[in-house]
Amino acid sequence: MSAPNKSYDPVEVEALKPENIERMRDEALAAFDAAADLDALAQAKTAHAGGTSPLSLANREIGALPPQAKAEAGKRVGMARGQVNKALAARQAVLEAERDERVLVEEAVDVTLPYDRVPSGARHPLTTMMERVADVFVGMGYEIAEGPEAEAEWFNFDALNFTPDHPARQMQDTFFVRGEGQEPGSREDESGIVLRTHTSPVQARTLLDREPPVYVVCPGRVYRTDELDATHTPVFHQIELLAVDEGLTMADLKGTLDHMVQALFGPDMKTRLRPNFFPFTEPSAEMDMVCYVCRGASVGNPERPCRTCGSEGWIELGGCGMVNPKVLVACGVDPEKYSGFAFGFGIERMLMFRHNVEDMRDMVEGDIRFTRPFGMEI
Ligand code: FA5
Repeated sequence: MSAPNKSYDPVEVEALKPENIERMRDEALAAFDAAADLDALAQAKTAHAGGTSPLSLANREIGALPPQAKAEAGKRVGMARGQVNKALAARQAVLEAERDERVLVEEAVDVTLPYDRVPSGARHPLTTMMERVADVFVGMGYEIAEGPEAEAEWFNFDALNFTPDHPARQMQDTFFVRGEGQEPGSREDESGIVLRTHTSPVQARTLLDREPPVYVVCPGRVYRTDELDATHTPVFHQIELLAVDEGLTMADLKGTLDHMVQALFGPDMKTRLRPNFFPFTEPSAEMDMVCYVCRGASVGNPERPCRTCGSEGWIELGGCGMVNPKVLVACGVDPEKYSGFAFGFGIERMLMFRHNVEDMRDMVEGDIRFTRPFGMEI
C-alpha cells in the first residue's frame, strides 16, 4: 500500500505573489506619505488598510492555498500589513501634531483685545426710579393700580370735579384723541377720549372698582401739550397714591409723605405742605421736601449756594390733599363714613434732583451715555 500523497501541489494565486504584495505595500506607504492632512490620510487608510483594500483582499485569498503554501503567504501578507499599519500610525501622529500646532496659532485668543461684546440691556433710570417709589408703598401694604393712557374725559376730568370751563380741558393743555369740544360732563361711555394728563383718573377707576378700605399706588405715563425743554416734556411719568378708609386725616397724609422721602432719600428727610388748589382734593397742598443736595445748608449761606433748590432749602415734589367728598360721591363712596388722602408727583423731576440731572431732555433722547452712569440695573 502506498503512503498518502503529501507532495507539494503548487497553486498560483496572483494577488499573493511576493512582487504583488510588495507593490500593494509600497502603494500604501506612498499614499500615506502623500496625504497632506488628516482628511486625506483617512481616505488613504480606507483605500490601503480598510476591509476592501488590496492587501485585505489578498489576505482573504490565503484560505484558498494548499496547506503547504498558507504559512509562507500568511507571513508575507502579515508583514506587509504590519508595515502598512505602522506607517499609517506614524503619519497620523505627524499630521495630528501639525494640526494641533496650527490650531494653537490660528485659534489663539488675545485676552488683551478690547471687550467688544454688546452689553446686555438695562431698564431706563425712570423705570427703576418709578419702581423704587412704588416699592416703598408696596412695603407698607399698598397695591399697584393701573388705568389706560387713552382715558375717558369723564375719568380724567369730570369724576375729579374739574368744572366744564377748567383751563386744563382746553386743547392747548390736553391732547384730545376723540370728541374734543363734546359736551363735558357726559358719562364715561359718551365722553371724549384724551391722553390722560395725570394719574389721578386711576383714583376714580379704583374707587368705582373696589370697596373701601382702599390703599393703592398708581405709577404711569401721562401726556400734556407742553413743549420739550429743560424742565418739561410732553410725555412724562407720575406716581399717584390714594388711601380711602374710615377716619383718615391730614396727619396720615403728612406721616405717609415723610415716610416716603425718608425711605427714598435718607432718615433725616422731611416734607412740608403749602396751600394750593386741586379740584379733586379739599384741602389741597403743594408738597415740598428738604433739598436732597444741600439739606438746607445753603439757606442764608452765600458761601454755599445750591443750584438744585436755588438756595431755598426745599424742593417742590408734587400735589396732595384730602380726597374731595364730591369725588367720593361721584365714585359711589359714602363721604360720611369714609375719608381719604391722595398725592401725585412727577418721576422726571424726582430723578432730576435725586441725580443732579440738569436737563430733562437728556432723559428722553435715548442716548445711552445718559443712562450708563446709572449702572446696568435690570
Ligand atoms: C397733578 O398732576 C395732580 N394730579 C397731582 C395730585 C395728585 C394732586 C393727587 C392732589 C392729589 P400737577 O399738575 O402739579 O398735579 O403735576 C404733578 C407733577 O407732575 C409736577 O409736580 C411735576 O413734577 C410733574 N409735571 C407736570 N408737568 C410736567 C411736564 N411737562 N414734564 C415733566 N413733569 C411734569
